[in-house]
Amino acid sequence: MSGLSEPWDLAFASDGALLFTEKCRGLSVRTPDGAVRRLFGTAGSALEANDFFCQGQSGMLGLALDPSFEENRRVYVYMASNTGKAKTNHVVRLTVNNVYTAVADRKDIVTDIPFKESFNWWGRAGAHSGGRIRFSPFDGYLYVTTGDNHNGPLPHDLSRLGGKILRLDRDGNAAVGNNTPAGGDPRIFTYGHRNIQGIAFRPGTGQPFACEHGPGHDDEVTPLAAGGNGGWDPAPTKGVTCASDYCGYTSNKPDGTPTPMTDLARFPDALKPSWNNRGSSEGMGPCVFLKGSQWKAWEGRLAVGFLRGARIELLQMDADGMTIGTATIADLPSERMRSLVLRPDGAMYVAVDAGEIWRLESAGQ
Ligand SMILES: [Ca+2]
Repeated sequence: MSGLSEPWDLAFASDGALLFTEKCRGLSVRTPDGAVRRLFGTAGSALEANDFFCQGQSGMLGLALDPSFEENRRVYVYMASNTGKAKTNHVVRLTVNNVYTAVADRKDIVTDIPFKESFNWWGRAGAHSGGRIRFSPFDGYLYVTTGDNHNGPLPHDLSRLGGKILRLDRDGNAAVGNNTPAGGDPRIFTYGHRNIQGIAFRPGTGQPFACEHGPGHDDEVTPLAAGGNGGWDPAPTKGVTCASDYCGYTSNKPDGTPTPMTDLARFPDALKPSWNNRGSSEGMGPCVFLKGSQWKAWEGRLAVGFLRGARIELLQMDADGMTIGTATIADLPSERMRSLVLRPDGAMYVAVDAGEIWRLESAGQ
């Protein structure tokens, strides 16, 4: 597909329909006959959302189909919402009819994911909203990635949902087994994150992996465990001053070293990354594990998309999920890679900011 407006995420139904989001328009569908219809969002959609807005990095972002979509027709999106009280990010559940012409039963199952309301020293409103949502095929729960909003204390504030991964049932309630630290919001699965726009589940083990955008250094891929601390804490420590109280691009320590993506000195039990970008950040975005024999030697590798880096990297992991080899998919156009999704038959679809969706079918020779 081409001519789209900042496509952000996509999902396939078993009838071949391709649902996709565009950041500032909303949710649409391409049916197998090639027709495209707008389902949910701005004016002209089958169901309009007056509270939906698009600002900075925020808008209509992640998309997931219910694991029982064929029976219940439920679709979930992550979107910026302005109800008049405050701007926040929501996870919204909808139902779509069998012929993709009508949308109903809107239910906002999460309404309190923080949104960056205004400009600060580090950038515009709407920054660092996270936004990927995926059902685990292993435990059936919905995983939601959020962002730190350029807000220093947020990733370690266990009463708020920014800089976290949430793990929820299909009504938005806390999943069983989140192991959230005592006193924290029980929807929190992991905390201490910066801005996660990729989450994937490893075939075989089911372990979730986060793909996380670094601040100028160290994009990270991290195997996750319930209750884990990602080790990102951009709040100033004692004796340190940072503009807008956010040390994400400078140092949160008196010694002046850059705020680490995983601060093992302060948090020795933090989740250890499988791979990082060796001191640079190229804007790590989406990720998905390749599955299916057409991928040949690439089967089981984690495909990771980059925004500024404009490429897809393939990570080969050992049994513990640590990266032991990398390769770049050759001969792709240099575009900002925004979404990576496998169709049920194993083909990989790639959404790029320039407005296209690509299909990659196999590893070739
Ligand atoms: Ca980390």
